[in-house]
Amino acid sequence: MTETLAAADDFSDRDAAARDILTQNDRGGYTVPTDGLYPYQWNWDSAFASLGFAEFDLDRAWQEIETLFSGQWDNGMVPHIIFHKPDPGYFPGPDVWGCNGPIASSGITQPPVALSFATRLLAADPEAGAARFAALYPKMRKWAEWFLKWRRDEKGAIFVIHPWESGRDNAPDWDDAMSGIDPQDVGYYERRDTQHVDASMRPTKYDYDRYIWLVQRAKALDWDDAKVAEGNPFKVADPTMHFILMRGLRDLLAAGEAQDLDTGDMAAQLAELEAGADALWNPGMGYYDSYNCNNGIWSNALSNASFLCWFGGLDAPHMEQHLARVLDAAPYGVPSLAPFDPRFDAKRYWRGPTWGMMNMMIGEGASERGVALGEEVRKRTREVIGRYGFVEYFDPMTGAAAGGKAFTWTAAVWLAWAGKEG
Ligand code: 9WN
Repeated sequence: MTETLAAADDFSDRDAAARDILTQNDRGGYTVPTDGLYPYQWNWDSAFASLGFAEFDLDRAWQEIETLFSGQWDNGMVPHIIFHKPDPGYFPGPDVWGCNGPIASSGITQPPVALSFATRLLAADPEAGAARFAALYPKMRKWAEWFLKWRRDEKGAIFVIHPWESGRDNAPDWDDAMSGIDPQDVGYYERRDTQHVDASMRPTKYDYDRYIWLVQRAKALDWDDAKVAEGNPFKVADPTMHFILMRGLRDLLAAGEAQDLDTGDMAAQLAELEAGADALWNPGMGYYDSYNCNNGIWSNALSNASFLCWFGGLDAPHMEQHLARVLDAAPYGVPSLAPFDPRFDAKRYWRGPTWGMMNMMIGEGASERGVALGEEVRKRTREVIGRYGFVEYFDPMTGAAAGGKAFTWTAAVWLAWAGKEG
């Protein structure tokens, strides 16, 4: 194990800067991930934003999650993007998705970290939060039930039907399923992301053609859950979704019991998910991994999602040595892919860079389960954000800033976790 980075600098001005970013990215009831590149409300970004706001404005923190749930569909799904106001700066916008939720939105979801974080807002001030939590509770349960009904394979693992659903857009986890898509009828479209950020840090055209093709396919099926799942060439069991949903159900169950709310079948659902986690264990590689549900092929990818097992509530002793290996190889936090994997690309998004919010879930989860390296992950995250700024993600080998600037979740992670010493 390499030692932690050189003695910490004085980062005492960072808290105020982080609060400013949240305030500047506030669009009135919801927060954009960053100005320009992502001009709408994103699902799991908002969950992190709420934790950041909770450090200085708990009312605004609740509002973030309430606004997110205002976009919930009748079937329980909470979309990954909510298009509150049209903005030509992002592609694909509402017309491409063609969805009919209560507010214009995308038709896929994202990891349900909001379930857990709502319980933290409650814990921050139970008296002030009880009524708001109770109002959200049936909606949160309904979202969890939607996952179990429409995103669970026969082995009990939670899968995604689009790379954007996992939130780890171009991770190697999707390569096998993506190679089975022939997007030649996708038609002309114009990307906007590469007008904001250098193309070398973004997914390729190969990826984008398939992202859009998958959206077009589901739109043609009118976003009907059963039809979209049937025969879908993209169905990949995903540790991100599985472990975050597990955590969400556990937190919701505990808070619901404490608040005397109707917890329904949640205890049984949680037990099923715990059992289903075994399906994500890649016995050949000896770590948690994703697999293509259509052919059973493992990704053989030791990713940052592999280390969400602790956040999910598992004791996973074998994962500790893997974490030590990747921290040894990469000094600036947990990389999105192990640097010794030949597919590793230090700058390209989810194929190498380190992400503050993933580090937070990994570090916190590990510390909760008594894994000493959890604190090391926090220190390194503090160091990289403190030195290189509140950017979208970082090169895990050099710490260099990458992606969008003035990023909401990086600021929130600083306030709620990384920047807290002691
Ligand atoms: C597509 C907003 C989102 C994050 C995702 C991240 C990226 C979008 C994009 O940005 O995805 O959803 O256009 O690249 O991969 O995790 O929620 O920050």
